[in-house]
Amino acid sequence: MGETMVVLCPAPGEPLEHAEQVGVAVGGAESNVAGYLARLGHRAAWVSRVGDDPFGRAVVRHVATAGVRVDLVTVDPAAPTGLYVKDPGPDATAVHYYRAGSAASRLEAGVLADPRLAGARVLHLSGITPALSASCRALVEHAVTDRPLPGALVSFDVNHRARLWSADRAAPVLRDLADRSDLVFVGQDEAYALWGTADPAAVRRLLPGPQTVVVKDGAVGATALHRDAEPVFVPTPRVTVVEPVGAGDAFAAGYLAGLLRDLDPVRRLRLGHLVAAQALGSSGDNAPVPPWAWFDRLLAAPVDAWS
Ligand code: KDG
Repeated sequence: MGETMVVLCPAPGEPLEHAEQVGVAVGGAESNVAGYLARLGHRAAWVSRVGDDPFGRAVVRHVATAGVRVDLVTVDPAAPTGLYVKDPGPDATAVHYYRAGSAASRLEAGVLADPRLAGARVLHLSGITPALSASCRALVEHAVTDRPLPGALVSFDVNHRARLWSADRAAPVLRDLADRSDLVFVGQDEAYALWGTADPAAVRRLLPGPQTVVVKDGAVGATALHRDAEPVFVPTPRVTVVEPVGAGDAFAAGYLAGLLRDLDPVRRLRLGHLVAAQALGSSGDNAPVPPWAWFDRLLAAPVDAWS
């Protein structure tokens, strides 16, 4: 559940200020996760809200193309679909949001009462949603506290977006939401910016509530810290990076696919890395993924064989 927007992007390396043409794409952290899960063979539905406008229709069509159910997406006649614009710079790409007052920012807790969600095994949320509006924050609080989907594991990707709210404002809110979730994904750099520590064991002490906290350290590796089992670390395989956007979502989807397939903790992390590698090797938010047999073969190989 979360907001997905249309993305406008000038050609690589071309500053927005001088761009005469932009490409149109679609991006949203949670629908990226749903898209990768669907491509990996799982049933996934995206819960959201879009405007009654061409961008809203483009977003819904794009998410549906990945095989994700979109019948839980409502159309808001009174608010536009959110938009973000990339501004490629010499070192990094800046992002400009045009999403205040968007249709998705008007999501409310009632969306999770839909009977079509009964039987869901995982509810995936991110720390982007509570930054969008008071009703979105109430919705995420409701999801982690009241557990409106009985039996569903609540997965929370911290996803701090500094352009939406400062680390000072976000830190206590995201810590509280993460701590009330079952499974948490957080980047080491993100944990440092928010909570002043990058040490996975210290992050775990800050978040004693979840069954599992996965701390990701980019090109180095990821550590899963469990409540009832020893921590495990799996190094990141070497890949050529085309664009990093969406890699965190792909990692979360791979990990969740491993959990849904009942893989052991090491293979869950490996699958996270392998799906993230697909995203890193392609531009845009949502990369195609190889057939399951390819993942199966690599999951059986020793970690050294990846490099
Ligand atoms: O994870 C990729 C997302 O950051 C991107 O698609 C945009 O969802 C987005 C956001 O709100 O920043």
